[in-house]
Amino acid sequence: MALTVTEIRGPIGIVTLDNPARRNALGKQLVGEVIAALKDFSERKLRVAILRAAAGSKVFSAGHDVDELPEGGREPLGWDDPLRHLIREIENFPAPVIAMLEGGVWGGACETVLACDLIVAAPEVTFAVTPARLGVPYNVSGMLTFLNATTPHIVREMAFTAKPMSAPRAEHLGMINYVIPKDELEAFTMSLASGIADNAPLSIAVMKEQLRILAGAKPMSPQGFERIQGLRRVVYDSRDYVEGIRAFKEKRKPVFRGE
Ligand code: LCV
Repeated sequence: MALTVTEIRGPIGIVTLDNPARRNALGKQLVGEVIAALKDFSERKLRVAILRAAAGSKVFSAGHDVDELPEGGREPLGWDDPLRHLIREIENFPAPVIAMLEGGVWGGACETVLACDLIVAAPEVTFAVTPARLGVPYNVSGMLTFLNATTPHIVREMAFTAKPMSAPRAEHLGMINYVIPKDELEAFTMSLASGIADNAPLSIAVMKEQLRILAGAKPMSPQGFERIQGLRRVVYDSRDYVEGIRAFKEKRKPVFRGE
């Protein structure tokens, strides 16, 4: 059974996350369908892609599918993780990707949305960066996505508190482009997309790629990278990591002991 719905309206492709039973968790199948849709849009040379959840969704996406995370002793967010593939596909898609949001945006879905080129959200939308809730050591390129979307203090606040941030505050901070009433959201987003689609696609594609390369051009020494990977291993080898995942699955509050 498909977990997404794909639609093409002229030069605009729309992918709708539609797995409400698991709150659109970013599991291998759902991510695979989104990636396949983006590849199809690229082959058709569509000029804008819109990523959304089904109308009226209370949750845009609950983030990484926790049941697909390793239960310790292994890199949880490695290069080949579906979430990492999704982020790269959005960043490499040769046209703007607009996130049109209703409902809560959690964990890896936050990064997915922030990797999009423009973000339009209903006022009720919230954004929660959740690694600290689960005991997960988020990965380097993921943290860079957050750092490119806002200031270090705001990234620290979201990462350390794991508390949802409202869409109006996110807009005030410049993290998202627009907050639009839910009943006007689709029309507004389609109008925004149509305006972009009327502009020169080659110029837009090269500016998007320039911005991607410049955003990733952060110096990090091999020693610095190795130190981070060593620190992350300590976390995903920890008892806290196992406790975080187990507590989620057992639907109880985790008890983290710092070991
Ligand atoms: C699998 C789920 C999920 C889910 N995976 O509905 O950023 S990191 O590092 O943390 C990264 C590793 C990451 O993204 O991890 C995931 C972070 N996400 C979260 O912490 C959000 C977890 N979900 C929730 O807090 C709630 O589900 C929300 C608030 C999103 C929705 O609450 P609601 O009461 O509407 P339920 O919690 O009852 O969830 C409905 C079903 O979806 C499953 C959940 O286990 C439940 O399944 P069952 O019906 O089988 O019990 N589900 C929800 N989120 N991330 N499965």
